[in-house]
Amino acid sequence: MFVDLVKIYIKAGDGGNGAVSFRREKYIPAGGPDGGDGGDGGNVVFVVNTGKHTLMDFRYRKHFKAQSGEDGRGKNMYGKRGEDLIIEVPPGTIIRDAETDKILADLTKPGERRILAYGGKGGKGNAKFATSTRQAPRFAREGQKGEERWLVLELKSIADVGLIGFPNVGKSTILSVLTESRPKIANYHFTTLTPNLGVVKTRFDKSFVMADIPGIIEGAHQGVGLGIDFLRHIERTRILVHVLDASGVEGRDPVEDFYTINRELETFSKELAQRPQVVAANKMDIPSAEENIRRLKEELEIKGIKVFPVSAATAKGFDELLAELVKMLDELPPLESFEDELDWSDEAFEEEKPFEIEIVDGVYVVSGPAIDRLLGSVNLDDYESMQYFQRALRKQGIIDALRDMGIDDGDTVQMNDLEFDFIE
Ligand SMILES: Nc1nc2c(ncn2[C@@H]2O[C@H](COP(=O)(O)OP(=O)(O)OP(=O)(O)O)[C@@H](O)[C@H]2O)c(=O)[nH]1
Ligand SMILES: [Mg+2]
Repeated sequence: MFVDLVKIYIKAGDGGNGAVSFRREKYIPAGGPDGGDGGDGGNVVFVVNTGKHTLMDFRYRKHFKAQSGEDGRGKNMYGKRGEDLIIEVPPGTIIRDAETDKILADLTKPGERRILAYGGKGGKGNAKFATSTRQAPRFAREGQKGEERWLVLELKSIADVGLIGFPNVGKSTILSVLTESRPKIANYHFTTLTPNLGVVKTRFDKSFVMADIPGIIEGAHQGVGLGIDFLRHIERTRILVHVLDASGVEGRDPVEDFYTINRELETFSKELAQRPQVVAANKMDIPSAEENIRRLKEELEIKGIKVFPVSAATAKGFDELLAELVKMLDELPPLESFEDELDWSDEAFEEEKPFEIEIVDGVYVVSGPAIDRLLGSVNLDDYESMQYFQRALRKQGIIDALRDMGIDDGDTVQMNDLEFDFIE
């Protein structure tokens, strides 16, 4: 089963809360603050694992959460950092934001990794808020929430070698001869509907991934047959093995077939048509193939296209073909990323605006994550905490922003449930 499109939810760990705590020692009535910081939440990290070839793992598991940081504790004990959650994907996985459809990552190289949800920072404990004038702060910061989002993972198979050709020429049979993959083989057109992948182990101590791609027919680029969906699957192969039925038992001419398929490729993508190609002239066990192979070689070898006579039925002729493929793969540059990844400086990824101010009926309403964070860490009944709050408003530029909007002493400011008069 080839799963190539899944939607999943990821959430990074929340930061642990900072602790409010005071030293308790015998004979010392009022110990200093010793609340430790909360630990940071773990990130959600995607890593390429070349041992994987499908997105099958995501069929049954769609929710992924990294560990949260632990809360800080007394005696200046810091909360433990949450562990990162590692999600392994096959090379060729494109990751989009499900909401915006933007490409966040296009993971192609072995071991490549990308953090797609950052853990929340741990909150500071009250020990961090002590100053010479405020010796006993009775407040600490809450940990920040970890990022969360829905993602769409799409696998554009990266096979080193893709088998292309008309339906029924023996692509799946060849894959089954060369790899442990067991695709369905049958004497009718379009037996294969989604690509099969297998690992070819060669005598040369090298192995590579081969994909058997559904049959292409004339007009595929216009949606005839199975349409262009599967042409898309070959976009990321490094070499195309063009399989021809040399026996011509279906009444077609293999030389013509060669050109027909290549015209089809050309119409779909110029780049694809440029991909290095070798010909596997299959069904050589059928006598009528002898005459055709002579013509094929004559026609194609002057164009620099190598022709390998093979028979999947008798497993003959593959040594030469594999030797050539290994040699070509060695010489070709590795596959680079194909999709335009989102530029990480893109505005969509800049931090959310920390706060916004609106004037509603003369009231200055301030909202946003900065406000939520601030109010989450402030104790309104505590004088020092309120002082801290006011300083934080100034430091984060909220006071300046209010002034820019024309606020006067005595005007009302509203922040979530909190309402107060503005007095400098
Ligand atoms: N005589 C002979 N028959 C073959 C050979 N290779 C494949 N066949 C037969 O050709 C038919 C089609 O083979 P498949 O491997 O299913 O062909 P395919 O290219 O994958 O076909 P689609 O998936 O429909 O595009 C089957 O009946 C195979 O047994 C061969 O080398 N010699
Ligand atoms: Mg097939």
